[in-house]
Amino acid sequence: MEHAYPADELMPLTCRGRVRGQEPSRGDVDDALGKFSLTLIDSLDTLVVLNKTKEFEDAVRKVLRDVNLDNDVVVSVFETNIRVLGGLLGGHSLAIMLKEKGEYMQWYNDELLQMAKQLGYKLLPAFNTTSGLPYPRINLKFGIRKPEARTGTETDTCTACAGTLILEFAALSRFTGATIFEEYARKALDFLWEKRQRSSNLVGVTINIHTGDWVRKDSGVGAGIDSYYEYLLKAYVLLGDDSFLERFNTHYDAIMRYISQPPLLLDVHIHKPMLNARTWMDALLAFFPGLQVLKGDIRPAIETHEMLYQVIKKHNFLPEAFTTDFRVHWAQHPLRPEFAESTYFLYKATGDPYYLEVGKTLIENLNKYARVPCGFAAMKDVRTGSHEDRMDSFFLAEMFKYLYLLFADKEDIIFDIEDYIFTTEAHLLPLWLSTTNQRISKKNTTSEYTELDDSNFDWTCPNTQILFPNDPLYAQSIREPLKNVVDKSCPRGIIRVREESFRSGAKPPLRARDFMATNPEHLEILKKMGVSLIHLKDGRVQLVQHAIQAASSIDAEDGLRFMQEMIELSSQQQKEQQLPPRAVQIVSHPFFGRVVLTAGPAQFGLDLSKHKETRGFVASSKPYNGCSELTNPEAVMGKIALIQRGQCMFAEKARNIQNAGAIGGIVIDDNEGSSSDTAPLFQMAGDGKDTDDITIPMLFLFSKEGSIILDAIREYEEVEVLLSDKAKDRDPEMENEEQPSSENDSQNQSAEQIASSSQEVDLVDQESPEESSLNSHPESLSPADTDNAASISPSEQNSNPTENHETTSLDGECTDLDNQLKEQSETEEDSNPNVSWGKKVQPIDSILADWNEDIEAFEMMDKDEL
Ligand code: DMJ
Repeated sequence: MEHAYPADELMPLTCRGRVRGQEPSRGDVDDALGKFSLTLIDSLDTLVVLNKTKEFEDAVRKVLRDVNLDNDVVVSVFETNIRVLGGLLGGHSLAIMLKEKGEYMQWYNDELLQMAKQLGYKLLPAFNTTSGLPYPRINLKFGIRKPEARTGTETDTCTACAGTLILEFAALSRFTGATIFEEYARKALDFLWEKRQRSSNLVGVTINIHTGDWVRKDSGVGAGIDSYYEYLLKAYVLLGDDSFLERFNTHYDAIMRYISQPPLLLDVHIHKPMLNARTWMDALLAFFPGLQVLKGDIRPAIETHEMLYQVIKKHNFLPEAFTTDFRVHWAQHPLRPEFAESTYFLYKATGDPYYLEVGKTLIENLNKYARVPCGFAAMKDVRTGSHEDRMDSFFLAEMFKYLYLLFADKEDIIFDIEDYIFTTEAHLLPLWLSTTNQRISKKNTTSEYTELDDSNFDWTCPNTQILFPNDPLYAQSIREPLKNVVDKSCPRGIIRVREESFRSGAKPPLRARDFMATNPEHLEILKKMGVSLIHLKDGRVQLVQHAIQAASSIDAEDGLRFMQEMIELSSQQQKEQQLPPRAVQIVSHPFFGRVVLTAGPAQFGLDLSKHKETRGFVASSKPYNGCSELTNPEAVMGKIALIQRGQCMFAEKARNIQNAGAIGGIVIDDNEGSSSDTAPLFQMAGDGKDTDDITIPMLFLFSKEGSIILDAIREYEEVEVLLSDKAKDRDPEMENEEQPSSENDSQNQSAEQIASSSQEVDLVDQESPEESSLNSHPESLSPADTDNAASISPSEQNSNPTENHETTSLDGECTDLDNQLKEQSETEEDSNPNVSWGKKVQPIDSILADWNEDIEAFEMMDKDEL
């Protein structure tokens, strides 16, 4: 309130408010900011939980007096719903509770509810699609259609974005009697349910809002999907509608079957759910143990939570993403509350004081590493402890609330929290809404529901009295086998197990390390082995094996060995060649070092970690792709040349700009919309030849970051940047150049606007298919890329979640784990002498799904290439 109000968010390093349009754009993250005092609205019910009733009363008055919901600004429908609509409804829920008590809020006359309704109507135009799935963004003033709206052209949205509305919209309908909101949210959920992948019962991460086609077919419980599942279960709790529970149970069964690999939760493909789609997990999935508590499935909740806690103990915070062997994958941490949320629910379910210790650690780490004079600052990199000038509104809405509740006794809270349900943003909605204004016609989905025959549901509807009768040691007994899972972790040994599973020691006719994508003989061998080569539109090359397409069963087995060698080679090279992210910092007026863009390193040229940074003005090269001698050497001489990705090898571009006298180069991705927020770090590989002749530094920017520089040139012409291994604090030189109005800022710490960085290395420079070779870029192949993995992944060898858990319940000894897995694999083979070939026969629906996917992929490629 002191430094930022009425801005949407606090910038805790520079002690001022973040006002959209006045700060350099951070991309999608800024879509939460609607110039509607976001943090204040998001914090309303936190104040009541913390027993700050007087402050709540003042805050409500401020919201009513100051907040305008009619701004000409494009906001995220999802974020506005969960944070602003949810915040207003949570505030209203507690305002009427207080009013009824007779002391505070006596003047209150549903004003927050009226604002909520106004906002609800503003969001409704987003649902004007044939599917009923909402557009991802809307202009608060102009809606979707009007020319001034500057939105409405999007085709895709995330599943969570379309499936996380029902609690707020139904509450709004039931509070006001206006049924339209609940109807729209139900329609979107009905559509998603219809579109679930029917054989796996999973949903993808993004969906086309017009056609209903899955755009991203990977599926997990974290980013992009998380709160869709949460809202199905909670909609059942709040609205008492069985169809939501049935849907949730169907999905939950699929999640436990395919995604849950205790203690891990790993993304899979919806059509091929036995195939992992990633080798890393994101921080958002940390909410899932909390949801499992609500569902009553405590054991896996304890296991996953324990694993996450150990990752936190290692890095002080949960990195945005981390690998299956618990290395940092994206180092950022924006003070997300999901782990605190799960800790709270696990404590409620088990009463185990261990979870209080966990909460204490969280608080200590926040105070030690994130607390700054004006607030709490997000971690830019959990490894270095560097900060971002950012404090998202969910920090007060959720983190404070859950941590307070974890330690609060019943009498510390002035109302009974059990009478409310938490939305995904931890806003409180009263359960009595379930019996109010129930006028919505419910779709009868029961006929579609197949009774699930499994034990996941034995404990549905948790009841602490029944689940843990006088047994405080229950949770401990589940945690015990996992106590060293992170510290003594090692790669999961899958590859070795797979190799062992062949036991013959035979080598494939073509070794992975010898493979050249340009060698026709090699391509012929690949074909025989049922391996096809796909050039992805982002420049990577993917190898896929369909055992069934191999010339014979022996060729198919050779293909499997080849794929496994390639996987191993790839992961080895990734580890060996992994370089940390670099930074491109704009230092000229009016940025003065505040804009720092996460850049990918190059495996050639000047190593910025060993040399002083390179500083210079930027100039675009001609030709822009830098693939031939530059026609504008005078323009790039002594400058940092901008070049577009594509058409030739990175090293060739570097040589051409170096010859023209450039002192450095920035390659900008030609894949429109790519961003370091969403893509793993990209590392530029050499050309397989000696690159010692390249002496200038080269960095890579995704298109979003690249366009920040290009926009700056358009606006200011002279743009000076610093290429370095990490962002430099704004130095005296920059400060001297600063405008008088910003003088105060220069006293403060740096205000870097770093996009999220990632540790995953994408070595691929498959710029020209003719020059590409998987030998030098094998990282494009991951277990997820191999169809054959489906037939041999541990999860399929053992698809029963419980047994799978037994196999992977790590006791900290890598060798033990490997042996366990190996033994299991051998046992299974021994029991069936024909299993090697027989196991690879795919069921017909999975073959059809494969075909459809491949056809879609090729159709997509044709379109893109044309
Ligand atoms: C919150 O805004 C909500 O919890 C949302 O569902 C996803 N996560 C963020 C905080 O991490």
